[in-house]
Amino acid sequence: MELVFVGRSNVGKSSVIRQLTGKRVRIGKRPGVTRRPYRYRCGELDVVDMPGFGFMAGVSRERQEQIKTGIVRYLERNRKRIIFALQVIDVRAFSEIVERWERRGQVPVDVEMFQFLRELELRPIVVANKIDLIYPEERDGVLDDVCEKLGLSAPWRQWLDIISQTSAKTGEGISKLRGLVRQRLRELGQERLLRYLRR
Ligand SMILES: Nc1nc2c(ncn2[C@@H]2O[C@H](COP(=O)(O)OP(=O)(O)OP(=O)(O)O)[C@@H](O)[C@H]2O)c(=O)[nH]1
Ligand SMILES: [Mg+2]
Repeated sequence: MELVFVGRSNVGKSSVIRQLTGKRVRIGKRPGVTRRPYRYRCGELDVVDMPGFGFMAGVSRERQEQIKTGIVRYLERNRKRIIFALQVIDVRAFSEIVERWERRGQVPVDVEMFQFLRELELRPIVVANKIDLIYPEERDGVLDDVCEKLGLSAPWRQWLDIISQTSAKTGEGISKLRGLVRQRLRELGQERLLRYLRR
């Protein structure tokens, strides 16, 4: 059984996995570091780090599409093994990117991915990462905005079982996220896997 991490490139997927599992995960300064699904074995639980989707400097549009298709295929093919998904976003960049797409009349990739995960009943947890880059007094507003863009109504605090703010850099929010992951595993009848996660 596995947990799958998806998200735009460079949002901190690998960093969050490193925080949660304590595994030596490859992290990079440049986007596009994770090129294929990486599987980290934690006993009977696998944590899968997917390549980042969306725009990346120096990566062709064609290749970007291939990456996205690859992720969608992976999720469909492995649906039965996947307990649930975690979609990581960069809270600081998220709203601006989504608005840019909406202005062009297109569905933003993040929103599309979130809907797709829900359709597959992968019950995605949104990991609002890089929260350290937002002033504390602005965080509620930013998270309300994230929720609305994802089609969840504000205030964001009514979705504490779906969205979690983290900083993989400072470690802030990581233990809350871990609590959420554990709770979700319990709800889905996977409590035997709890012992493979770091406390
Ligand atoms: N300020 C800040 N930087 C972070 C945080 N999390 C990750 N980073 C930085 O963001 C960059 C990308 O992190 P990765 O974990 O490699 O991101 P990724 O989503 O796995 O990227 P790809 O594999 O390219 O899709 C690195 O420079 C990290 O150090 C965070 O919470 N706050
Ligand atoms: Mg990565």
